[in-house]
Amino acid sequence: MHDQLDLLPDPRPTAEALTPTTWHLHGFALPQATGIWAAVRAVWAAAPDRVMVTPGGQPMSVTLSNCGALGWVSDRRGYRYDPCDPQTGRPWPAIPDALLALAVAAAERAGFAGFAPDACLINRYAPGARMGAHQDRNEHDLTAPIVSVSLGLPATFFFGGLSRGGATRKVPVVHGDVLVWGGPDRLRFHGVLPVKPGQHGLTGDCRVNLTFRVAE
Ligand code: MD6
Ligand code: FE
Repeated sequence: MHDQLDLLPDPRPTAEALTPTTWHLHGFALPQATGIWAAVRAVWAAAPDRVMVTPGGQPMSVTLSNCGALGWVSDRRGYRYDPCDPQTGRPWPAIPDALLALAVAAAERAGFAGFAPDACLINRYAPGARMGAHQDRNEHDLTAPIVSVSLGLPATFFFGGLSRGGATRKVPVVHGDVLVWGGPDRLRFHGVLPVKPGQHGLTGDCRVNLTFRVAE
């Protein structure tokens, strides 16, 4: 019965090289999406999703949590990685196996074999939430890539150059997509445009992004 359908090519490329070291892996997380979502909710149960403030004192529009040996935190003192959740005083929960396996496999698909992330930031975007253009430069080892997993509502990710301003490349990301960037692209400016309102079957009225890094 399915023989005919199986012969139809998927109109989307599975792995799209935006540059030789920046990959858009379309739907890469889809086969594991249910387990990944369960893992995210387990992390939130141990380390609740919360608002953080920027060093300037403004509340961020995304809410966030972390898992892994190190968690990304922001407060009046700046951005940094911290082994403990400032809200509970306890270590962040470990990266669930399902999340770690996904990140390692995505990195390998993009040419970064042996990726061993120690930090996974979980950002939750309610409608209107955004991430301004920035570089990820709080990590010690800039040879490791960044792996970014999109769940739930669609969004537009943008990549700029190595200095602020200038042209950006907009990358529409949907549920299950994974972006991997590293090598000479590791310090590119990037961000996320405001998320539009909507409903998603798994996440409801939000986008959730998982960002895996080697922080230490
Ligand atoms: C995203 N987040 O949430 C992308 N980078 O889709 C980031 O690029 C990011 O949330 C550095 C620090 C915090 C972040
Ligand atoms: Fe970033």
